[in-house]
Amino acid sequence: MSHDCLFCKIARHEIPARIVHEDDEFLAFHDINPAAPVHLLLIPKHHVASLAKIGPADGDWLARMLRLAPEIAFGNGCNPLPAGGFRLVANTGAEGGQEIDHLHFHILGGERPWSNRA
Ligand code: DGP
Repeated sequence: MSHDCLFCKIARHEIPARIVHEDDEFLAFHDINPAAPVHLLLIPKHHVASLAKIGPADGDWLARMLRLAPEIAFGNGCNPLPAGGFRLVANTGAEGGQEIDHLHFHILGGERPWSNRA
């Protein structure tokens, strides 16, 4: 864990968040500035700066994180398929629009129209 990282602090419950899922490895909570009717952030509890820092040893937990995304999306307001669905976004690096340097998946959904910003 990184002591100065905002999402590490949320993972340690040092900063409040509207948490919708927590287990030993992952945390999901509402984005503070939602860009869609459902806008959640899914993070690993351990500090990883971004997708660009993922290596060969990270495949198993990353696969678990990906598999968790639809469970969290459909369990927290995203409408069911086929009419519903969700977007999964991982901004990576400054030009990728990443502001918080702790890997996170934006989970965006809900009834359209809503912006593609995330
Ligand atoms: P990104 O630009 O991909 O790094 O997205 C970071 C997101 O984190 C952005 O949509 C706003 C959200 N965010 C920033 N600070 C906080 C916070 O303190 N709490 C919560 N819940 N979300 C935050």
